[in-house]
Amino acid sequence: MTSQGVRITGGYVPKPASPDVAAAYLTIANTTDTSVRLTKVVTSVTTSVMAMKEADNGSVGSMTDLSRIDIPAHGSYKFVPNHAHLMLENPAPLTAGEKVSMTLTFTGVGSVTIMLPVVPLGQLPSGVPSTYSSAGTSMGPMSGMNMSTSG
Ligand SMILES: [Cu+2]
Repeated sequence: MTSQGVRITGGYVPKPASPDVAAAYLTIANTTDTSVRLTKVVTSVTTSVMAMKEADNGSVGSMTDLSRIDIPAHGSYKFVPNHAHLMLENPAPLTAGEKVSMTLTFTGVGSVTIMLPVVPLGQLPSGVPSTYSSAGTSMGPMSGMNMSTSG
């Protein structure tokens, strides 16, 4: 694997307990020699997406808006529980088993479109996580499906 760019793995959306808000989790790895910044997130289920930092103790009251997400060269940024999430406000109804499309745009490396499975609350996605790359390669069971790149 010699591709350069960003690689997104482990994405999923827990089926929300409340219809007002959902969270998306995923990990962004930067395989390039320069830092990249996440500048835009667009999804099919809502027009309002925010990056939120979570308190280490999981307290929902301590979420903080993130104005920018920088992924260091050869580093990663993890939207994982008790760390951070992408908040989807007033999403379209989400059913466990369906997939949510999301396009993330980064400085320098363009956009990556990913498909996030909706999983029952309190569960983790089963099977091998899908990998999506801005360099146009993918690995895992979703290879060749639901993936597009631009930039
Ligand atoms: Cu939030």
